[in-house]
Parts: sequence; structure tokens; C-alpha cells
Amino acid sequence: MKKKILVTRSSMPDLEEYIEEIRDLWDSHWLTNMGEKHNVLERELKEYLQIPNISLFSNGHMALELVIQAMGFPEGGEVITTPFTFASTTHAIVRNGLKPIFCDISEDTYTIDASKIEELITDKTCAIVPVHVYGNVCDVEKIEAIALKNNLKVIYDAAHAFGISYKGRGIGSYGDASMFSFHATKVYNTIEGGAICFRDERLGQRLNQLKNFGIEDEEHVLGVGANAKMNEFQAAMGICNLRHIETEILKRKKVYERYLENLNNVPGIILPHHQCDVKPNYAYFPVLIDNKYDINRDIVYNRLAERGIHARKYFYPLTSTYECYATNSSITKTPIALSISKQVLTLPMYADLQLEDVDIICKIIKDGVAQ
Ligand code: T4K
Repeated sequence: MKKKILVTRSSMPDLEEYIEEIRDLWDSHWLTNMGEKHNVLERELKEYLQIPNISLFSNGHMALELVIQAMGFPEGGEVITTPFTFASTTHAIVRNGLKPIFCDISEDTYTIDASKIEELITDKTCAIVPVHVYGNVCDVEKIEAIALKNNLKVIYDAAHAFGISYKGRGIGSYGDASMFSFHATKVYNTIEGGAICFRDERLGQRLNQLKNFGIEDEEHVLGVGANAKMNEFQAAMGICNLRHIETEILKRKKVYERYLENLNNVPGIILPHHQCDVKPNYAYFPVLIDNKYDINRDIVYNRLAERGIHARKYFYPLTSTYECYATNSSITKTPIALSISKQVLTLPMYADLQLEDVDIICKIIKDGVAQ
């Protein structure tokens, strides 16, 4: 059978290590609802991520949706965000009764172009939801200054940014809140899972209620909550994976550097941009296939797929072009995002990807470009 290489592959601890971690659940019978492992993981993540406060969730999407709800924005409020992201970011805004206002992105980092935010602010704007897409850090300083000046909240979608620091500070400490995803496909996983890091402790109380049906205590329900708690099996996976995170990131670095060596100076291939002051996590390896050359992104995607290599077009199409948002947005206002979404290909990237496989992937790409 032809070897298949997928865009990513979950990092997992040794089976014995996980079994050891979950063994005591058979004594306690306490499987969810903020159990002991959940609390241990919260403490450990707070330290690792260098953040003041954290609340764990069943997945990243519910974390984002509920932190937006927790902010209590008025119905119909506007949220400035990026269309170059996974469906979750836009859905989390809209499912809160808010309107996404799509801002274009920067050509270098593919994150929201902070110089274009202010022109989109109206008297209905209540928040900015930028995304550290691929683990590229947004212009956090400029965004903070805009938010302060205009009295807006900033909630980062940091789904891709686990373990990243900027200017020596954990990335989750910027803005009013940040959401990390711990999905199986991420640098760090709890099978499914997510977290909100936040500045104001009062937000924590609200988040803890919202993820548990709005329950304050046995006789009081304070709000229209959901169920988005992280269970003990997820937390146990998180505890195990956190022990190995630095090794995993180092292995990813090697893969990342091998791609750079192979694809450097290949005409038509635009490589990820290096960011100063950032400790990266090597979450993704996105390249742009510049359509000035005879080859386009879809041809490269198909050539790789024919050889069992499944790259992905993250993030094509733009969320603003989804049918469900067709009447709610204007893609003509984000020409850079539109152009990048048509050129981008995220190549396989995970800690255990063999360097020889990276060479094979790059050869297919180079041969295609040379034709
Ligand atoms: N915001 C942003 C910017 C995001 O990217 C995401 C999620 C979210 C918010 C929401 O966070 P979560 O609620 O998911 O925590 C995947 C992931 O499901 C999704 O988490 C992720 N972003 C998105 C970028 O990628 P798909 O539909 O592409 O996944 P799928 O099932 O095609 O898997 C991709 C590859 O991953 C597979 O080919 C093989 C590998 N894989 C997958 C699974 C499910 C594994 O190795 N193990 C696995 O268990 O969305």
C-alpha cells in the first residue's frame, strides 16, 4: 500500500503513560465536572503559558463562543475580525448575535492588518477578534492601542498559538482574553479541548458558570449557559502531553527547517515570514504558490495527493464567502485575504514527520514548478 502522509498527525504519549495517568479514575469514579486532573492541568498550563488566569473547555470553539458571550455585548453589535481563518472564528461571533466586519490581512503574516482596523469602527463596534493564524503573532501592540483609544474589547483566537511567546511574554497574556485550541490536530492536544486565558478575574467566574449551564450553586442558575466542560480523560491526555511539549516543538522545528532548506529560492514559492521577538511553535508550514508562474496551487495540491500526500488549503475559502454569510459581508473589501486564500497550501507538518518525507514532498513541488 502506498504510504499516506496527511497534513498532520496527533502527538500522543506512550500508551502506558496515559494508562498510568487515568488509572486512579477507576478508584475515584470522578470523570468530569472540574475534577482533580482538570484542576492539575489548569495549574500546569497557567505556568507553562505564562498567563494570569485560565479556564479549560471541552473544545476551542465553545471556549471562543462562550468568552464572547461572557463579555455581554449588545445584540447586533459589530466585531472586527479576519476572514482568513477556520470556520469557528466567524461562527463564534455570529452565534452570539453579533455581526462580523471583515478586515483585510497583512501580506507578511496573514493576520489582521491592524492599519485597516480603525476605518471599520462604527458606533456599533464592540470588539476586535484577531487570529494568530498558523501561530503568526498579530500586531498586538497596535491592536491594543486601537482598542484602548476606542474602548473596545480584544479577544484573540489563539487556536494555533500554543506555547508561543512574544517579547518574552506568553501570547495568551495579550488582549482581554485569548482562546487556545487543544484539538487532536494542534501542537498540543487534550484529544479535543480548549482554554480561555483572561485578564479580569470576574470574567473567569462568568466563564466557569457559562460552561456549566450557567449554574452558580445547587439552587441558582445565573445565565443561559451551555455545557462545555473538559472531562478527566481529556485532562489526563493534556497532563501527559504537556510533559513532552518542548521535545515535540523541537522536532517540529527540525521539520520546519528542512522545508526551508529545500524550498528556499524556488521561484514561485513564497515561504513563511520570520517574525522578530517571537518564540515560535512551528504549528503549520504554509506556502504561497505565486500564480505569476505557470503552476497554480490546485495543481500542486493534486500532484501531491496523487502521490498520497494530503496537504490542505487552510484557509480557503475565506469565511466571508461562506453561503451562510453571503448577505452579511463584502469580500471585495479584503483583496489581500482573497488573493492569499487562492494561493496558500499548508504542507504536512507534525513532530514525527520524517525528514526524508519532507525531501520527497519538496521534490514533487520543485519538479512541478520546474516543468
Ligand atoms: N479557530 C481556529 C483558527 C481554528 O483553526 C480552530 C480549529 C478553531 C478556532 C476551533 O478549535 P476546536 O474547536 O477545533 O478546538 C481541523 C481541526 O478539526 C480543527 O481543530 C482546526 N482548527 C482546523 C484548522 O483543522 P479539519 O476539518 O481540517 O480536520 P480533519 O479531520 O480533516 O483533520 C486534519 C488532519 O489531522 C487529518 O488529515 C489527520 C489529522 N488528524 C485528525 C484527527 C481528527 C489526526 O492526526 N488525528 C485526529 O484525531 O479541521
